[in-house]
Amino acid sequence: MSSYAEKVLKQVKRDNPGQPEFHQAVAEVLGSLKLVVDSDKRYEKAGLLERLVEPERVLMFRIPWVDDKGRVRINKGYRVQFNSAIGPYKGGLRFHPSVNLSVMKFLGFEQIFKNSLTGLAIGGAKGGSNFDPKGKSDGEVMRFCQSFMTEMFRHIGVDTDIPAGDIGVGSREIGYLMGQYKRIRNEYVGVLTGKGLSYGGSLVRKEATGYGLVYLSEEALNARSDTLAGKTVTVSGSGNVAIYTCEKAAQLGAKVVTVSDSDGWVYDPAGINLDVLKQVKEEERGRLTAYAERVKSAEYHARGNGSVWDVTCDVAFPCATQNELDEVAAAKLVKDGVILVAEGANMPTTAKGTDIFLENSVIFLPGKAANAGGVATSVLEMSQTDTRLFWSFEKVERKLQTIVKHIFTSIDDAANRYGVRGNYVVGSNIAGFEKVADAMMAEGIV
Ligand code: NDP
Ligand code: 2IT
Repeated sequence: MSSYAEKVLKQVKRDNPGQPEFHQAVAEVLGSLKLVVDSDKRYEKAGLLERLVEPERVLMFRIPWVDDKGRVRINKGYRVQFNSAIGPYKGGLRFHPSVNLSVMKFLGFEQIFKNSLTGLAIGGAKGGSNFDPKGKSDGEVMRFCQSFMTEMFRHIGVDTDIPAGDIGVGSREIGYLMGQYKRIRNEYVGVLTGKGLSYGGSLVRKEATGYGLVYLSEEALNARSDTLAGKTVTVSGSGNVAIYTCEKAAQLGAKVVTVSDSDGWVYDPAGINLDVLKQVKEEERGRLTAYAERVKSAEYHARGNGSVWDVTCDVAFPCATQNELDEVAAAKLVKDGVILVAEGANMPTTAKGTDIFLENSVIFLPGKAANAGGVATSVLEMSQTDTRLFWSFEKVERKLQTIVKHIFTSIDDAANRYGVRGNYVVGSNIAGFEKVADAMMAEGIV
């Protein structure tokens, strides 16, 4: 008997040529969903998987802007509104030269299940541009963001689609995007999250992805009567997610010994100095060479000279970008005795790398569960912007912790129900799918 999930995967590969990241994300999810959909003919009859893998809408647009020398520049803009079965589209915007349709679609697809796992009413989307904010002046970034919003405003809205940040889109970019939206629409609404605290933002949103990643890891360790305290931790990346992963891990008593950026990586056996890291990355928008110059205990390795995964650790948190941890790195981590790997980034581990962790009983927490604290806190921000009533840091953090506990229970329970105890890849895919599938069945063929 041929498998429904396998048939749909074949169609996805045939009908979406040249989109390897999208194929990879779909292959992983459908590989898990086989357990659910192949034995229940109602799904195939409703064309559920065929609808699930096809975005409801893909917007692609031109973003013209003028640089500081007066030259006209053109970038590509995207918003993939993937699935709105359980709520309005929600997901970040990425500004990075590597952005293309395949990357946008893989991220939008992942976001469907991640958003469902939060237990909140949000559909999945992603957007962005191949614009590179690095080396651009504030004025250039502002004009680019204004041009981006001048097209995107007509496709988004508080009850339609609520974008946020991702790689290359932080508080500066969200501010410029919000300013332009407000100006065009003449209304102040929470159409973006990740806003500054002076104009409708939420405490803890900045920290939320990294904190959520560490909380979920602590839950998974606690379930095995273990804890993060005393563990040696390696982190990749040094952006928003990486910084607040380092912060919470250190608060819980772990020692974080690495961070990286696209030029190189740092090994700091004394434990990453967060004040210096924040100063270099958040204030100066500098490179990690500046960290190594200021912190005597740090060793700097330029790109091409090994990677953070060469450092022996108990826990690894990949927090930079997709496919940054391959099977060679995974095998090395396993050999060195890694206990837990949790994905702060979206799909940072390759398919083969993931298999190695699962085969070797490493606790592996996939991005759609592990980094969901960011988008969950975006929903907490939406509530506050809408009511114009703002909550304390402690209140938002408590709500985030409750959501993360719920995520752990759901993915652990789904893995147990389907007979793959401790396999959080399958657990996350199935637990994320169930609510979306229910809604799609109930809403008819749309
Ligand atoms: P930032 O832009 O703040 O930081 C990205 C970091 O990763 C930087 O250190 C960057 O180095 C490095 N990096 C990015 N792309 C590459 C690349 N191609 N090669 C090497 N290094 C790279 O982004 P975030 O911290 O927000 O995002 C990091 C990851 O977390 C992404 O996968 C994102 O999708 C995911 N994520 C983010 C959430 C959020 O709320 N921000 C929520 C959930 C997931 P450099 O500066 O040199 O480019
Ligand atoms: O990948 C992600 O979940 C994000 N970049 C955050 C999305 C959001 O809407 O807060």
